[in-house]
Amino acid sequence: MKQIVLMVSLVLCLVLAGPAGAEPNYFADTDHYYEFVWQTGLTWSQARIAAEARSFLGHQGYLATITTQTEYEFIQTTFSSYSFIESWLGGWQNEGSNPEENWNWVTAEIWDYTRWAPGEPNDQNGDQRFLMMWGDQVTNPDRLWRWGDDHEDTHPTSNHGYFVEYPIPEPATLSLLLIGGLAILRRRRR
Ligand SMILES: [Ca+2]
Ligand SMILES: [Ca+2]
Repeated sequence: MKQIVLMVSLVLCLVLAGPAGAEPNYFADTDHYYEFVWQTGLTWSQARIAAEARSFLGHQGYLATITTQTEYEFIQTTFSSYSFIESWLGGWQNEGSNPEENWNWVTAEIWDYTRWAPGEPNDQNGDQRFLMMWGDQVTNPDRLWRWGDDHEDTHPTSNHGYFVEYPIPEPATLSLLLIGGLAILRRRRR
């Protein structure tokens, strides 16, 4: 009997632990989870689709949106050991706009926080309208963990990827859904 209990406990531990280092990271301020996905050769649009095809705890992901200083600091601290060159983020700009104008988040959150590198955004060699962040493999220290506007199709070389954010419903929203569900059940019983 003891052996069976031990076996069951071991299997449970392995299932609950999951693959090492594969879990997205939780940030209490936003109640969201974040992960970095290594994938070279993706355009921004391909990364956007890839992020939206991922899910965690039953919630669909999206290309991460960094909308506050605390969210920025969380991502920088949490992923500081990920030695990448550039990563895609969930920001894009309307075609033909001035470099600083008409930026959007994929989530339609308000665009009022930025971490541009010095000299960015700059529409270098044409209309650059997709948001990327440089990582610690960048050679210019001014760009470390800062943003740039980029062309859709860059990132062909190694050590690139994209950040995914997974929203978890607020407890308040969950309570409202629960109350609504109970009210419907009561009405049906009458
Ligand atoms: Ca966000
Ligand atoms: Ca640029």
